[in-house]
Amino acid sequence: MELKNDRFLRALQGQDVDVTPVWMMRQAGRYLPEYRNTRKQAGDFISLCQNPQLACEVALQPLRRYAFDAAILFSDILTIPDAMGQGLYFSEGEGPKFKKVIRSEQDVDKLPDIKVADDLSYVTDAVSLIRKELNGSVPLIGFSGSPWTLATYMVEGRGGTDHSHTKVWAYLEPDGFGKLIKLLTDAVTIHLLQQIESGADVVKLFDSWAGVLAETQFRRWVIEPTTEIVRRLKLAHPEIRIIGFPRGAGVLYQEYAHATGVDAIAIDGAVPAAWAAETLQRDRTVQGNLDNLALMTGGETLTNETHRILGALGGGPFIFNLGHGVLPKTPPENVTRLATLIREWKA
Ligand code: 1CP
Repeated sequence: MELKNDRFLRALQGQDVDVTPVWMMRQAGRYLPEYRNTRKQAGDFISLCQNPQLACEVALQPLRRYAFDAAILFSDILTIPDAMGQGLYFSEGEGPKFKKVIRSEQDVDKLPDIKVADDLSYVTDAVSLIRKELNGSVPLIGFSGSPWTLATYMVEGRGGTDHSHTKVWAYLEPDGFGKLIKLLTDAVTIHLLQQIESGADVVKLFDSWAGVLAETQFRRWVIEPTTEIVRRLKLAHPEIRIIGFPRGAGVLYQEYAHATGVDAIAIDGAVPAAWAAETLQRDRTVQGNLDNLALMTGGETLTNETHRILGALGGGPFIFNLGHGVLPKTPPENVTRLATLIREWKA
């Protein structure tokens, strides 16, 4: 389909754009009153994810308010572990939890055979619906968690830990832990292929906990599985554009970008913009990396930080985003202000 606004895709392909494209992680979320209303209508967050009509509605909400250049599927990375029978639930104020944990090779062997097509059909249904409703206005981003990050949730059984169970298991029994990573690599690949086949124009791999690994472990559990996923996606769909986000990878961002072959590298808020311009942006598109607290703070902080990032990265292939998701207490008018700052900026 011919897109009315293809800035985001052009930037991903390293082509010239009239102004820097922008979208934001968690652009659909609790900072928007209309999101909170729709979530209430669904009952809770998981029911919202599992209802394609309502998931589509919340994915479109930020685009009605802001001149964003891309939509993102409304779902969660934890749908895959949930489909593997781990029993995902959210306890108020504490984030995601699982009824079951995986801590040994025997636990991996007992995992039910996940049938991604059936078990996650609510996700692909949401992709088709959003794509239809967008009606060619802006491209749609599909996504998945990366195997390492999904494994941390499955092993720890919850968010907000130091990941020590996962890291120690990976050190002591790399073959057993590797079985879990292999299982997840297959599930993530299939899930992303189905999102692409349902209408996602671009896919993003969220490796939110990549930054907790020593370099040897980063190569084995982040770079290797990601390289395999990218290879399989490109084999089936040579034209698909892939964004990789190994959050917190530091100087290893460079090795990740080269080794995995992602088209764009998303950087967190701690990466110096000038360093990213000199290294990562030399041979691919960079996406990032405004501190989500600078967006929440607003005022001069927001202006100065936005200009600093645009000044360093705005001349090359670049997509403006945050370093991590929008925080619930962010005033929606700060997002309007950010979009204006980007539109008015000249290299
Ligand atoms: O309504 C609510 O209270 C739920 C808040 C919420 C939302 C809006 C969660 C729970 N997930 C989401 C949606 C979501 N999650 C999207 C939707 C699209 C968009 O960006 O607009 C995406 C892409 C995600 C991805 C996701 N989920 C990640 C990767 C990105 C990141 O934040 O690092 C992770 C780690 C998750 C797990 C998760 N789901 C929800 C929360 C609060 C968390 C983080 C838990 C933790 O800190 O460990």
